[in-house]
Formats: sequence, structure tokens, C-alpha cells
Amino acid sequence: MLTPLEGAVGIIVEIFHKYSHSEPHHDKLSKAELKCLIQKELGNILKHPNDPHQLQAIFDDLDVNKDQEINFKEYMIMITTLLICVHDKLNSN
Ligand SMILES: [Ca+2]
Ligand SMILES: [Ca+2]
Repeated sequence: MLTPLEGAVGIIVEIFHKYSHSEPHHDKLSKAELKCLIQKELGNILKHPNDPHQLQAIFDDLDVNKDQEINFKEYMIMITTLLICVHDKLNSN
């Protein structure tokens, strides 16, 4: 039986692979795959999940090595940023 935190960690990994598998490279998110992940999984948390300029800005920020793909470590930047935002928001209430 997994603890809630262990389950959350597993889900973060699973969600990455759910979308990274759509098109090659299968262990990286293309721009289209990242867009799909953001729109389907983060539509309630982002202000403008359908705004192409915001999606492009997120992609450019995450693609640290500029290979036009988001690898797992780069995806973790997004997850870490989201966790910090949620933490700060909860703490400010
Ligand atoms: Ca892929
Ligand atoms: Ca990259």
C-alpha cells in the first residue's frame, strides 16, 4: 500500500509518460505533447491554458538544453514551479 506522497510521485511520473509516448521520442515531450498535457491536466491551475503565446513561453522556459523536446528533468522544472506556487498560495490564505 503506497502512502499518499508515494502515490503522488508515481502519478507525476505516469502523467509524463502518458503524454511523452504519443510521438517519438517516447521519453520526451514534444511541443504538441506538452500542449496536450497542459490543457488536459493543468487546465484548472493555469490562467490561460489555451493561449498559444503562454504555451510557447512555457515550452521555451522548460527546454533548457534547447533540443525542442522536454525531457523528464525539464518537466520536473514545471512540476517544481507548480508545487512552489500552490504552496505559496495556500500559505498566503
Ligand atoms: Ca514524445
Ligand atoms: Ca529539452
